[in-house]
Amino acid sequence: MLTFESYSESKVHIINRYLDATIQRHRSSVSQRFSPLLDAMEYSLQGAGKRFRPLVVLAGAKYCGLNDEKVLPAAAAVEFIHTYSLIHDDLPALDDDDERRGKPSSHKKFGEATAILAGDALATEAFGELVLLRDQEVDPDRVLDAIQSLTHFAGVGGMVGGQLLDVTTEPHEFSLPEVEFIHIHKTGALILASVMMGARISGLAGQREANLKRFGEALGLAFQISDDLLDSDSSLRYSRGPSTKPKPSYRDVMTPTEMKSQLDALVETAVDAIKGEGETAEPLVAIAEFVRRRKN
Ligand code: GRG
Repeated sequence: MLTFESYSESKVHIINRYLDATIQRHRSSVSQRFSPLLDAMEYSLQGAGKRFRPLVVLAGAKYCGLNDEKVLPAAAAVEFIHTYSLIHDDLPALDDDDERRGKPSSHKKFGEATAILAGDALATEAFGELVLLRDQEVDPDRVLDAIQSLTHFAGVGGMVGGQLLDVTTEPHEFSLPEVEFIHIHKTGALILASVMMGARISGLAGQREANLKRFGEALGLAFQISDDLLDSDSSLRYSRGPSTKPKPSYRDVMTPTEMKSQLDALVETAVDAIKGEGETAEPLVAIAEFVRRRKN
């Protein structure tokens, strides 16, 4: 049976090679004076990340009948957005974290100004990556659909909006619906965007698209619950940022046992949505099962 680990082993080098080539492409197309910015972008991209979201893009693309090469720009785009969100999340104004992906966070290594700008550049260039889908002979209307989708899920009504609520919601407002709403947007939205990239690029519609969306919604929320479960050994997670407020977490509204059964239920929902598809859905199923049991 396919596992996330074996899927990742067979695909992650393709993603890493593409990401490296993307940075090199930028290096050769802009003035060398911008190298410090590209160094900071490359540094954060190259940490020990799992490449979960780009792998989800490839898996979702397979479900839609697309090969890896066709969707690599979209895989890079979501990793760019994810990496910028981590750089900005670590800043003193937000979580004030000194480490990320096993090494000093961007602002510790390069200073705050360069870290902010490296995040800004990754966020901006993500959309330039999606435009490159044209070179993979993707219909321009489908390229626009992909751009619109990533804008929606990463922007005001998605990840950034969710992050705002994550930092501004007061502890007395933490309730199950509130925590769920924040997590669906802060973390779930970009994972849903990754699942749906292949659908936007291929023009998938109808019941199969609805099933894929149901998978993506459940996977996105499951990922954040598994993240909160991984945190559950530590006491309340406080932001180190200026507000030093406890961060909204499932741990505020559920016991670890309840969180585990909620995680199981979401993984079941995700798998049930697509399992009738057989072989084309295998990588997506493996990814969902990884989220159920992940330790990193
Ligand atoms: C700053 C606009 C802005 C958004 C930040 C998601 C997020 C929004 C911040 C990260 C905070 C955090 C740790 C959330 C928990 C879920 C999450 C995104 C975990 C990290 O993702 P992984 O496990 O990380 O995929 P790697 O390093 O493997 O890529």
